[in-house]
This record gives sequence, structure tokens and C-alpha cells, in this order.
Amino acid sequence: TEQASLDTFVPDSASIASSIKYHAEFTPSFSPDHFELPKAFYATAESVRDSLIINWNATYEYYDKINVKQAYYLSMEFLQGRALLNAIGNLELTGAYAEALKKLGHNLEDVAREEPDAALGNGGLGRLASCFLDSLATLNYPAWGYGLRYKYGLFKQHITKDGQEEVAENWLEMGNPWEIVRNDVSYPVKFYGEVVSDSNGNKQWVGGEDIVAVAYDVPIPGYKTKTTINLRLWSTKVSPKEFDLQAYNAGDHARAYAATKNAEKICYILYPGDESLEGKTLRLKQQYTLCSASLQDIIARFERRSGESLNWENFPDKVAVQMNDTHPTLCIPELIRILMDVKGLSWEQAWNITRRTVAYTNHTVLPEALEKWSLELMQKLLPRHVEIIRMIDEELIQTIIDEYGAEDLDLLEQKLKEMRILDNIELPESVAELFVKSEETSVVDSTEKEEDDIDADEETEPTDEEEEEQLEEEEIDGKKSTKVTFMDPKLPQTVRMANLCVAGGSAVNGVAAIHSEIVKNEVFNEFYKLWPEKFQNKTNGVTPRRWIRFCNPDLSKIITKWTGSEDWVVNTEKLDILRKFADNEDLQSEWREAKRRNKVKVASFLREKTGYIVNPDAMFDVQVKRIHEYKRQLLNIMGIVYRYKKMKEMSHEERKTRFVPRVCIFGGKAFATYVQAKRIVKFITDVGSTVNHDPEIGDLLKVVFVPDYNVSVAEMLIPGSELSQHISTAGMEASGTSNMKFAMNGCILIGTLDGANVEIREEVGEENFFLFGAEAHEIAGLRKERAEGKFEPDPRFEEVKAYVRSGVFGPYNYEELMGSLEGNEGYGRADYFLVGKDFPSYIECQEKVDEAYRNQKRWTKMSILNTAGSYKFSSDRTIHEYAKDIWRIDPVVLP
Ligand code: DL6
Repeated sequence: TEQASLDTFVPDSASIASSIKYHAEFTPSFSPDHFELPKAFYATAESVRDSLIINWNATYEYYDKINVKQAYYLSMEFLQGRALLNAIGNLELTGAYAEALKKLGHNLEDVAREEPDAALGNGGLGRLASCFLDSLATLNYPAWGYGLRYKYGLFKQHITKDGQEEVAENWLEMGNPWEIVRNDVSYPVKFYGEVVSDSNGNKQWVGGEDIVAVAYDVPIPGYKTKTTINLRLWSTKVSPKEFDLQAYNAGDHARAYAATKNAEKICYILYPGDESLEGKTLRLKQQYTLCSASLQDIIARFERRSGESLNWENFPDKVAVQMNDTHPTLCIPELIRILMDVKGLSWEQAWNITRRTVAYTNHTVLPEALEKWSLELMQKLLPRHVEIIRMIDEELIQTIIDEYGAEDLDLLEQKLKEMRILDNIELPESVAELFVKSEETSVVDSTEKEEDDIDADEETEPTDEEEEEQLEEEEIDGKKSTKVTFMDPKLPQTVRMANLCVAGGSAVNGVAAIHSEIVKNEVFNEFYKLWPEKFQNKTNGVTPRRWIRFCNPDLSKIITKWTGSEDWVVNTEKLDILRKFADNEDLQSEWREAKRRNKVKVASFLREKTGYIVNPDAMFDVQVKRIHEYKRQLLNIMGIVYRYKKMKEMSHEERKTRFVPRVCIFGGKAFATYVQAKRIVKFITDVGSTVNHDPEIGDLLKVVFVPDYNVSVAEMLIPGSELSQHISTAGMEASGTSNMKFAMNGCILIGTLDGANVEIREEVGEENFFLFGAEAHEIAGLRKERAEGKFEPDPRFEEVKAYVRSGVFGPYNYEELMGSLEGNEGYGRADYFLVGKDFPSYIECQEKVDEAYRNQKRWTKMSILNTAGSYKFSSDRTIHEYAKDIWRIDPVVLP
């Protein structure tokens, strides 16, 4: 009876108020006398957590009871943002909490703002993982997330006169009210050491450094469902056996603490700089910790749930592991290691089970992001895994030989070099002989031969190709044998993680239709030819709960009113109903008013954060995302400079008729060591300082860089945006997900045919999307032309560069930035991202934007049609597809 009453208990505002008060009193980190911010937030969150725990326990218990097949999403990044409003929204307790807090003298929104963002991710990949968790819980899929509990998440960005400055983000300073430390759930994780064989010839990994991974659980509630899934984050600590008590007692405290520090630093920081060997080692340790602890946990659960009927062959029927990009690739050798070395399975069994269990999502085609690890480092840190990877490499080599045969050795050599997991490493003995060509050597007088050779040497230098072919010759028993070498001592030996994922995964997917085609036809084309059935597309999505319902309550009310119910929050197809009212004047005016209210909020936020005052009646034009050359913030700001220059050349009257007033908003972080990206930030802020203080221009143009862009800032900016820019060089943005959030919130996109833009444009209608620029299939040819000196830049582009160089935007030396857009030697990559090429079509497209905006009726219709057409981009749709096509799991509704 007690359990039943707990399960059905829906708290009202009075009981919530007393629960908050209770936590305020017993929250140890705050002094008891006042109930003020931020204490009010922590007490409120802990009271919400009580409700979550009830559902979370029920979910756990039920999955255990029915021994359901579960999916596990392994990701080095989860960009959760704030949790309070999302949690009470999903629990349908927002009103009750607002009322309870009011009784206690607080306003819910102020309380919610006290929560630090959980920024355990860099950008799109991590935020996608978090959207997926929300959808999994909402749709009642038995699934968990696994990640790392970084002490410092993504850095805080300060904007100074020199551009971006990074400051550590101590998000755990006041404690994390959402997590539950599970001291009862911990696993040993080993590094270094050696591999030995026991008396039965079985391999064991021994010695080395041992640490402990401890689980911290974060309950993830679904929307309007009891299902509450788990995000299990690992933190690392020293293994008691590593603590050197003798050294400590002898007063050598530094030595005694060394092991503690070594263990703890693994989870210190998200993405440690990996230019040094120390940084690389740390990053690899992070990846392995995630894989090892998660797999030990998954296996322990499988064994516990199987009980007496344990059968390892059933493992893939109970477990699906999704690797979020290549960062968790070590899952593959780790699962094999545990199955073979700990559970005693054979190589064949372990390899088969693994291949049926794991799957891989690719999130980027940028070659620099396709991970390769130094074999030497991996060998040192994970010696047993390298043995296993060698075995997988051998399997792959055999498959390639079976596929292509040994008749055409050049072809086979090329395929092996391209596809092997181990790069720049000799073939295993068993197949190396295939590449030994032997032929009788004619019997010649030795002096004659020497002379011949000398002549030959003098006459012909080996060509580059011959050198590349690297043939090793030796003469045995009168036969000349020529061995093809797969190793060049000048090049590093590496483990290609993506190749390992493709070879070991049951499925490989891209994240938007165009990207999945590139994955199949370019990046992994050789593998696609080998295993076409593995390759899939899963277009990304975003959760409509966080990204419309909770971040844009005004628009949500209107959608609910015009679609007839709140069903759209889980069935986004209902958004399509709006289409038929797109011209309706009542809807249009409600729609415009909601947008304006959101713009007013944005304006006051910008004023608070930057001091700039902007006019909410101007068009809000936004580009917020990581700063990267391929995302082309540089194209945007060059376009703004062009606009500014034209304005300056006109009379006041003329510029007012020609240009629509705009507030151009930028936000995003540059990776700390990415010099060019940091120059771009500096450039944008410098343009802002000049333009925003120019009395001739006034409200006609403002350029604002929002510091420290994060999930919470996005939740505020997106509802107040009217135009958003997704202008990457075609073929380079795998999907993008903010494009989906903007479209959902009635913002019109300007963009290239790249990533999910392609599908968004299809859904919202091409007349409701501002398209420009070269297409993906043209890019290689354009780069080639450029390299051949055939590219003639548009005079308007030249004009802008000269204007920047003239020093209008201050004393900073823009030579390097402008030079990177030209073919100048020594200035980067000769406009690799084709800013100059796309510039004319971009600024012409921007003129069309102004024209459309002048007609507010037309603009509002476009805006409504963007929301209506965005139904496909719910992460609910994406998750259904993963569940059906890759994980083969079904929803489980708790009784
Ligand atoms: O799939 C999520 C997200 C895409 O929307 C972006 O287009 C893509 O750039 C991003 N990829 C990464 C790459 N990380 N790694 N490796 O963040 O993924």
C-alpha cells in the first residue's frame, strides 16, 4: 500500500513548499538562517530529485524484473544545460513549483537561473546525446547514457579587448543536486602493465596502474511518463592499493599523493589539450575509463539479470551499445578482453558477440577529427587491447583478401593500405608472403652485374612512385624476392579508430541524409563496398520539450491553441496543422507579438551581458555555434562589413530605404588552441565596437558578440531570433542541430545545401529558406581551380578585404586573417573554406532577406511555415529509428 501511494502521489504546491523548506534546512552547504538565492535553487532541485527518485527506482526495478533488452549510449560528452525547468516540466509540476516558491517568497524563473549549466560537452555532438536521453525517457525506451563526470566542463568564455579568454568552469562548486553518488557501484580500471599467459595459455593483463571508477547517477525524466532513465557518469579515484602509506608515514607526502592525483586528474577536465604527450595520454585514459567501467557495469547487469540461465550468446539480445563517434571505440577491444580473459570465451565467440552488440555513429567528415592513436602510446597504456586490435586487423585483412583476391597485388595492396585498422604497420607473417614476388635471377658474371647496376643507378633515379612502393629486395638461392613493405619508418604508426568502429560495429550511421551519402561514397567508401548493409542514415533531431515547449512558452501556447491540443509536444507531426493557418491574420498577429516579446527579452539580455542597447524592432539575425573556419562566421562578418561600408557611402535617407535595420548577433566558443578561430572572435568584436558606436549608423546596424554561449543562452536567444545563419562550406557540416531548433521556433534560415539544411529546406519549402552558395559536389573542383590560380575574386570581396586592411576596425593586425582568404603563400590554406567564392551569392541572398522582411505578412507566413515544417526534426523521430533499425529495442511502459 505504501508503494502504491508513493507511485500515485502527485504533490501539490503546499506539499512542495514544505519539501523545499525541508531541504533548505537540511542542505548542508548553506547556512540555515536565510532562504535566499542560490540556496533556494539547491533546496528546490533536491525536492524535485525526490520525485525523480521514486520513478527512477520503479523504472530500474521493472527493467530488472522483465529482463528487457537495453540500449546503452556511450558518449564522452553530454551537454545537459540546466535541469530544473526541464524536470518539473516533464513531471507536469511547473505550476505547482511556481506557486510553492511564491509562497516562500521566490520567483521560479529567478530560482531556475541560479542553476549552473552542466556543460560536459563541446557542442553539437554532446547536445545531441542529451536530446536523445530526453527522447528515450519520453518514449519509454529502456536505455541508459554513460559518460564521464568532468570536474571542469567546457570553459567559460570571457571577451576582453584581446578577444576570447578561457576560464575554468567549476560547475560542481556548490555540489550537483541532481546526482546520486553510488559508492556501491565502482569498478577497477587498469593502465600500463603487461600481458602474460597462464598455464592454459590464456592471456592475462597484469601489473600497471589501477584506479577506481565510481558511478554518479543522474535521473532523466521523460515527459508525461513515469519512465525515468539513468545517465551514469563515472568519476575516478585512487585504488586503495595504490595509496603509498609507507611513503606518507615517512613524510614523503608528495609521493603518496601522486597516485591519488593521477587517478583524479582523469576526470578533471573535458577535452584536455592533447598537443603534449601528457595530454594525449590523459585523453586516451579518459576514453578507456568510460569504456571499461561502462562495459563492466553492463556485463555485471547482464549476468545478474540472466541469473541461472546465463548464456553469453544471448548478450546481443539483451544489450545494444551505441558509440557516439569514435571516442568510445575502445569498447570493442574491451568487450572482447572481458569476454575472453575474464569470462573464458574463445576469440571467435567474443568477436562475434561484440560485432552483434556495438554500433557506431559518425559525426564528422573533417579529416583532422577522424581519430588516430599512436600505436606506441596505446601499446604502453593498453597492451592487451593492442593484441586484440591486431587480431581484429587480421580478420579485416582476411576479409579484404577474400573480397579482392590476390591476382591483382597492386589493387590488394591499395585496399589494405586504405582499410586496415593499423596504419603503417607490416602485414602479419601469415599474409605477408602474398606480397613476396620471387623470380629466377639470370646467372651473370658478378663484375658484369655490378657494372650494370652502377650504370643503372647513374642513369635512372628512382621515381617518386617507385620510392613510394617501397619494395624490399633480397636474393635467396639465386632467386630474387621482392617484398612489398607496408611500413614507412618516416611516418608514425597509428590505430585508425574509425576503421576499427566500422569493422567491429553492427551498423554505421551518418547524421543527415547528405552526410550519410558522403560517409558511404567518400569517407568509408571502401567499407561500404564491402558491407553495404551496415550503412544507414539517422538524421539528427532535437527534443521539442526543451527546444520549444519550455524555452518558448509564449509560442507554445499559440501552437497549442491553433493545433487544438498539446499533443504536438510528443507528436510533432501535429505542428503540420499550422500550415493551413499560415495566412490567418489572427494567428499572424499572435505569432508576431510572441516573437516580439521574446526579442525584448533578448535585447535586455544583450544589454546586461555586453552593454549594447539594441532596438527590438530591428531584425534579429543570429549565428551561434562553435567558432570554426568551416562554419564560416568569417563569411557572415565579411558580409556585415560590406553592408556597413555601403551604408557609409550613402546618405541617411538612402541607407534607410535600402537596408532593413538589423541586430547581428554572434555567439560561440573557439577551441583554446585554435588560433584562427580566436582571430575570428576578435574580428567580430572589433567590428562591433566600431559599428555600434557609429552615430551615422544608429539602429540600422548593430553587431553583438554574446560572451559564453551555452545551452541556457541558446534557450533564450533562439525564441527571439528571426533569421539564423547555417552557412558552412557545403559538405563539411555533418548535420547541425541548432538549425532545427531555430526552424522550430519560427526562425527563417539562410544557409548552404549542407547537413540537415537540405532536409529542413525540403520540409519547410524552398520559398521559406534563403539558399546560396556552392554545392557539395562542386567543392573539390572549386578548390582545384583555386589551386591552379583560376579563381577570380568578386570585386566586392576585394573591396571588403581592403576596407578591413585600411584599419577602420582598430589597430589589430588583420593581415593573417585576410591573407587566409587569398592564395598568399604563408597565409594558411588559400581560402580552403571558399569564403571568397560564396561571398557574392551570400550578399545577394542577404538582399533578398531584407526584401522579404519588409513585408511582415510574408515574413510571418514564412516563420509559421518553418515551425510547421520542422516536425521531422524531433529527436523522438530519430530515436524511434535507432531503436528499430539499430538497437532493436521496444518501448516498455511501466505498469
Ligand atoms: O551529430 C551532432 C553534431 C552535428 O550536428 C554537427 O554537424 C557535427 O559537426 C558534430 N560533430 C562533432 C564532431 N565531433 N567529433 N568527433 O561534434 O556533431
